[in-house]
Amino acid sequence: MKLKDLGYSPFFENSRRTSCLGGLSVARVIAEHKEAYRVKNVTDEYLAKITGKQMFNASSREDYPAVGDWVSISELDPERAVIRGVLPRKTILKKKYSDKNATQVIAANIDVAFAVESVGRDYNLNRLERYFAIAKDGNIKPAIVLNKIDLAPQAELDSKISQINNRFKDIDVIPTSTVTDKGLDELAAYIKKGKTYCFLGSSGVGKSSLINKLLGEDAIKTSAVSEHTGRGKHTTSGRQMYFLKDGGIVIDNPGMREIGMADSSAGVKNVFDEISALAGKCKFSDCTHTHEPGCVVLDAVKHEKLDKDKHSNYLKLKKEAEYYQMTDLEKRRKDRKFGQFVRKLSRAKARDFPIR
Ligand SMILES: Nc1nc2c(ncn2[C@@H]2O[C@H](COP(=O)(O)OP(=O)(O)O)[C@@H](O)[C@H]2O)c(=O)[nH]1
Ligand SMILES: [Mg+2]
Ligand SMILES: [Zn+2]
Repeated sequence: MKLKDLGYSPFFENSRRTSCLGGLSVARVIAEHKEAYRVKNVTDEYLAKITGKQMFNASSREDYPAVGDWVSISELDPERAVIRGVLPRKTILKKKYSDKNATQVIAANIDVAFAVESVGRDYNLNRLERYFAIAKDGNIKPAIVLNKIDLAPQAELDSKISQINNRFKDIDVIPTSTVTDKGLDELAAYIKKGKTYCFLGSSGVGKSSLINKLLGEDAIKTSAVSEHTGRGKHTTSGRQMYFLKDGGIVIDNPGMREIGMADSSAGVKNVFDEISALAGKCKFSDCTHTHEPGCVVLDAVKHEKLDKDKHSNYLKLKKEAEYYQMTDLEKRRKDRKFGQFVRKLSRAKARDFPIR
């Protein structure tokens, strides 16, 4: 194995040579844990931490290493290393919660972002669009993996693919099934040696299953989709990079529920066009559709003209979106308020039920 096989290129070598960290060796971040990283070079793998100075100098989350980053390291012992610096990124995949300053780096130095959707109830063109926006923002080429094609009749599948092709003209679509193995050869052929691919998509669409298939072994735990919600339970615990036999590099992403849904209230609105159309006719213009008199949305639910689950899902997502659009200060305030409330409650309990 060579550094090239880990995705290293002249772009990074130039930065390494010209940076003040030129004397150190480089490694790639292949996994992110709570307070440490797993990094890999040609011969070794280390558990690595950043220095206190780096933490102090970081002005935002973006300054911290992310999976896919190339970092300069010094070895502490055969198992552990210290990250001295992050080499400039070629591309960056990040999740923006709103126009406020909260962003989260999903992965760095990605060549292609696979937006994975499953044919079935999870399928959603607006969400795909949001994944593409994220990819485009980071200078990354997007592609679509349409998974679980075993669940749809051919006619339905054809119409979905033509829908996608109509709306997203220049984006490749790879239909797959990890049950019948259809399309897996095409997916494997799409993945090139030494290039890095990030799998994005709601939990339950089959990202981990696809990567297991590409690896040819069940390296990642997958989860049964809950019968009740039609969504996968969260099983993958961290973001992680895997190396395929043919030389491709892939990154699995756990818990991607928020990515498309909570990033803007406009997005939530798009997903629920039906509710938005009704909402305009509510008595109060700032109606929250939860309890107000003259609420047309509640009325539609009551008369079974609007699906009850859709309504509660809408409320949940709206709340989520509002939370992400709060500034960090507002969030802290809200969390503190909640803490005060809990403490007050436990004091009241102690008073009402004194322990003798
Ligand atoms: N029918 C069908 N089920 C699949 C397919 N791929 C994955 N699944 C199932 O979908 C569920 C979620 O898969 P998983 O890989 O954990 O999804 P992830 O959350 O995106 O990583 C599991 O029960 C898988 O067995 C597929 O192509 N067809
Ligand atoms: Mg998974
Ligand atoms: Zn209303």
